[in-house]
Amino acid sequence: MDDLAFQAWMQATQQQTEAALTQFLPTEDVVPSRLHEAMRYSALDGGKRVRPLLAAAAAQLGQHDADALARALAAVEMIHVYSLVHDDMPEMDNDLLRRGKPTCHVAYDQATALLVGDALQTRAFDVLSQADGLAPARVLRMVRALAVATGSEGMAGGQAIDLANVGQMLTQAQLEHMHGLKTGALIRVAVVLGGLSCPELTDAQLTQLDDYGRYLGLAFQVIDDVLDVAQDTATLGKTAGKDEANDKPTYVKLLGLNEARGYAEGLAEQAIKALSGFGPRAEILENVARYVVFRQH
Ligand code: GRG
Repeated sequence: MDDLAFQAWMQATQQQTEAALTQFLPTEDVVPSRLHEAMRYSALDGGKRVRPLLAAAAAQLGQHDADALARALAAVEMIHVYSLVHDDMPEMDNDLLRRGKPTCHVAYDQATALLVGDALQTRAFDVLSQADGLAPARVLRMVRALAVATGSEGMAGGQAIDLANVGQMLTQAQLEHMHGLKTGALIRVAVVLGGLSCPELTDAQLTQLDDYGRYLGLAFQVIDDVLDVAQDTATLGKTAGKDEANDKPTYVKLLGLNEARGYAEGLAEQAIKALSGFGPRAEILENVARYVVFRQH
């Protein structure tokens, strides 16, 4: 697949994600309409949609169920948006800008932002649980995988460790543990959900996908740290330089800018190697891995 074909695939998948979110989120004409409006404001028309891209790319490895995949794209992005909305609140990262527009609590209010996160989270499981084209046991596995990745032993736990570590210098192992949960767990489960949407993929194959997701989740975070230093606010669509301002431990602090970039590229190569058993069918996942480390925002 050449670069042009991959760009076209990405664009089509981003549009598919937008369509799934548009369909599966409650509309403003349903009461409580302000809450539903704020959920749509936060989730629609923005972001790179990296987690849905990963799920869709993994689904190309088999004969995926189209409805289950559409639900997985929407569910994983709803969880991600919930985390962004809560993370931006004054009690956490206290930010005013997200995806190039005012954060949810600024555009609405703090109580609404709390509820937007809560409601997006539960909506994600509601949407995923209705993937009726797959065997119920497979759907249950998807729901549980997403729940574990999101909770206190996944993303929320990673956020708790992050908040506890402000101002401290962490070792690389500690940094990796924290990010493996905070950012990595959702990226990892996005890949696995794509695999689970293919009924014929075996547990051994799902483990290979999980390995890919583990390496790539880390690579994603290393580049997030790099971009926070190397990129401007307008390009990022969120405030640049936040890690330094908040005295956060980062890969750039630990390794330096160029070393951190090199480390991320190495991790992406390891992710790609984990897919060797799939042969040429893994081409799109390979392209997504390169996109993650060479992205500009
Ligand atoms: C509040 C429970 C809770 C968790 C928050 C993921 C997270 C944990 C917070 C987000 C804060 C943040 C900036 C984390 C660093 C990496 C990251 C997840 C960045 C945002 O993801 P992108 O770059 O954003 O995929 P878009 O907008 O493109 O979707």
